[in-house]
Amino acid sequence: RAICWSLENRKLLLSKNPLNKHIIEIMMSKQTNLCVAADLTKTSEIIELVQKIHSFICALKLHIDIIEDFSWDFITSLQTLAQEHKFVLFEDRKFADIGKTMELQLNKGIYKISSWANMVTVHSVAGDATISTFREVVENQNTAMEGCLLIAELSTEGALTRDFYPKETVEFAKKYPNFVGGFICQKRCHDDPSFLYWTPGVNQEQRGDGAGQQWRSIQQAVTQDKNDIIIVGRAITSAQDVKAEAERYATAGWSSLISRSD
Ligand code: 5BU
Repeated sequence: RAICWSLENRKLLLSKNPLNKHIIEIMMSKQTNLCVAADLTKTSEIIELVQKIHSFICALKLHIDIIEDFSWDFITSLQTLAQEHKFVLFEDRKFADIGKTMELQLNKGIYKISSWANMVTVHSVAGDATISTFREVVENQNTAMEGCLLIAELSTEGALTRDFYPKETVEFAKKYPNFVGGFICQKRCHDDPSFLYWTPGVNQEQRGDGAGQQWRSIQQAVTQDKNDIIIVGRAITSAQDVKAEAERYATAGWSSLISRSD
């Protein structure tokens, strides 16, 4: 039987996973599959960005360790905005160590990621035992964490996430369907509609940044490569009119998603 990949059809399946339940509700009510990568280094810049783009995003992706004036007031402001305007807080930490170290990196240090991030990225390179430790930590503690994405494939030129790598990553995810919401990938890496497929490397104008990043159009990312959620950074954050550009990406992303034939 052919799988129908429309969000409407996947809603029940996706809702079995707490993170995906949250995301799909936001996506459908706001009609957006845009996640903005807020790679800015000042808290005020991030807050200003969010004030402009909140209506157009389902997730705000952060690299908390690039911020120069981190504070807990900043986190509180983000949480208030996320609550009010309905988007999830996504820390792209790319955990990739032994389980115990990942646990410390998740809960401790300056940023105490698990106390505010709804989702994080995890590399599959260290094996699935580390993912299971991670899941136990999250399930047994009172955190903001709803789940994680496994990195099946990177967007960069020459990335080693090829050959068996995406496939094996999918195998890990299948073992923890309540915890793993989906994947970061370039092309949809699995045929299971109960996962969400998130893709960075999207830019309507440029094809690369001269530092290894590879960009392609929304059309390519969603229609051809069959991803669900587009992750867009500089194409939006460096635009003259950030709000208009966020709206343009959200509109194009959503129309590509809902008009996809499978
Ligand atoms: P850009 O400005 O649209 O290139 O930003 C892309 C963001 O996505 C940036 O925060 C990266 O760290 C992130 N990213 C990526 O570009 N490629 C990957 O494979 C992964 C994350 Br995983």
